[in-house]
Amino acid sequence: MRRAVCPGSFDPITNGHLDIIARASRLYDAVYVAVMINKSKQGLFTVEERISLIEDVTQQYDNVRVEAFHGLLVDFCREREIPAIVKGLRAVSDFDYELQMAQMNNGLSGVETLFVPTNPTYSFLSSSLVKEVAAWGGDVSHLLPPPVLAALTQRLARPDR
Ligand code: COD
Repeated sequence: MRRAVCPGSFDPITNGHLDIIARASRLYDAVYVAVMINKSKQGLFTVEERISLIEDVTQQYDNVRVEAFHGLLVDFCREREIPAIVKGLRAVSDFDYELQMAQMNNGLSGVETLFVPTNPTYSFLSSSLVKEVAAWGGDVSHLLPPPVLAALTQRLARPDR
């Protein structure tokens, strides 16, 4: 069985992430979406909330499963016998750091990283920009799957956030 992982923070998942996951699901038999637990960085959504949103918006892909992870991505891959990491590349600015991570991960365990060019519609899109624009009342409805937009709108309306 050909397995791959799409790792990230997904705080929250955007149409850019979803496009990469959908394309990976057509190339591999099983795609793991790995949501990084970062204890030193408070997200807008908890890891459980992110997982629930990703499960919701990927339910049409039978071969996609969502899991949390902490520690090294190569350990996540080793434990599940995943030989490939699939990453989206938005721009040249992504490339330097992505190349470093790909080479480090390959050196650590032999796992390969495959880069998928972003859909040009989403080349400027990141979770942090979406949160910033939405927090100031900007329209991000074309950048997020509807359940994610609803969750973000609700979260930003909360006075204690
Ligand atoms: N279009 C296409 N792809 C996109 C878009 C977009 N608009 N936005 C994001 N993506 C893709 C990119 O491939 C990106 O890498 C991925 O989605 C995740 O994006 P984010 O922003 O949700 O997540 P990041 O960048 O914070 O995730 C970083 C990782 C969790 C992948 C990384 O830090 C990691 O592997 N950490 C684990 C610890 C580890 O192993 N460290 C050593 C690394 S060598």
